[in-house]
Amino acid sequence: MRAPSRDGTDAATPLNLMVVNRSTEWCRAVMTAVDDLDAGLLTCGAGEAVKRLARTGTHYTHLLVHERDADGLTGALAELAAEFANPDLDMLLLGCNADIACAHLRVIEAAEPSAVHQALITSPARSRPVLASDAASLAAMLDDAIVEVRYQPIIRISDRRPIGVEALARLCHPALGRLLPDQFMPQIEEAGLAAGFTQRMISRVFADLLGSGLAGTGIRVSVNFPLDVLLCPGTLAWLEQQRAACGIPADRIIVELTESQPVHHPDPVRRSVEHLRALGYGVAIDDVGPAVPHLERLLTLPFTSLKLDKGLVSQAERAPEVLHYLAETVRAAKAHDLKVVAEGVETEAAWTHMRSIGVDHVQGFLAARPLPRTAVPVWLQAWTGATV
Ligand code: G
Ligand code: MN
Repeated sequence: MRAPSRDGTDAATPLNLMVVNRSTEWCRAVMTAVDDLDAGLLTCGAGEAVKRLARTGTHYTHLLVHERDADGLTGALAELAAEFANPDLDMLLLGCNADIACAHLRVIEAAEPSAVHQALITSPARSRPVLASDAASLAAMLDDAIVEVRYQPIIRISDRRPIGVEALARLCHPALGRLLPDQFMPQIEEAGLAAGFTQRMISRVFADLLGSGLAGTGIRVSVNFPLDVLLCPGTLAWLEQQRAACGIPADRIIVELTESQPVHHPDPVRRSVEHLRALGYGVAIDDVGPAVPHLERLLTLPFTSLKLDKGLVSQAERAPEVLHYLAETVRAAKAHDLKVVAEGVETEAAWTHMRSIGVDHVQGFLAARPLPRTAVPVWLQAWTGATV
């Protein structure tokens, strides 16, 4: 029998469940609940669940977690589940847990097939919030929000070694829920609030670099700077002061200049890039594509790497003219001694294409989604154990 529709429409969505549970009682309840549903079901340990969800592969519609059996990874799994959107991944906690309060989590309180069945056939609507655009409301919204950081691994193609992570922002707001950067960064930049936001991000990143999860790895961390933030001497001085106070070597930090504000005057940018380089930081040009004005001129600045835009990388498999553009851009970057990173690598074919045009590093769902800090060591162990 087919699964009933989860959203009330006629199209039935096949259910595919990942279950982290060792309790016989819950096992029985889940098995009985899916008996008359057309559902795939995988039961595995929490580490295996992190490993599977971190990369592209089978899509799961539901993640069912019995916290006692999750080896302390319930929070990491909840954060990872929140990364899935269209198609979403619903996480259900088996049994009550007061400690984990997360908007997208639901709890099935009793180990009864009818309760599990009901939870599986109803799916909560996830809203896509719209932000106010005036600076005062945005500043108030930011005050109420928690800034979270996800770390997306960057892998060297030649030996498949993870060499770094990019710190990616997520906002958690009590009323608006969870927001991705493209849902709030344009408004924050427009309102002139990007410098303060970047400082909040960096404070979190430095704390994470010193804490468990990232401390022992020695990998580099990339952080995003919009143009006006890169051009602000006060922010650069603050960055350096914080870095020194934390004792983090400058060569572990890469500042990425994002593409949101085009560079029309390279000279002030040159001063900032030279300043960061003199202190030992890496500096990258981010999101490179045909829309970036005067790329040739930008390449004469002392950047250390260039990142190819993820939208272009995903098109390269099907569009020879896009692959040609990327190959030319790689050639130009190499002529200036820059390392090239391809973002948005979701398939083996994209990886192969990027290797064929001389890209050095890749980032994307094929290797790993943006991961919560606590999932990074689990992912690292799985990746290096399996492929190096
Ligand atoms: O291009 P930019 O750096 O702004 O994009 C960052 C966002 O892209 C992150 O928030 C992350 O969730 C998303 N992302 C990262 N890797 C991939 C990928 O391989 N595919 C897609 N579709 N999105 C990705
Ligand atoms: Mn970036």
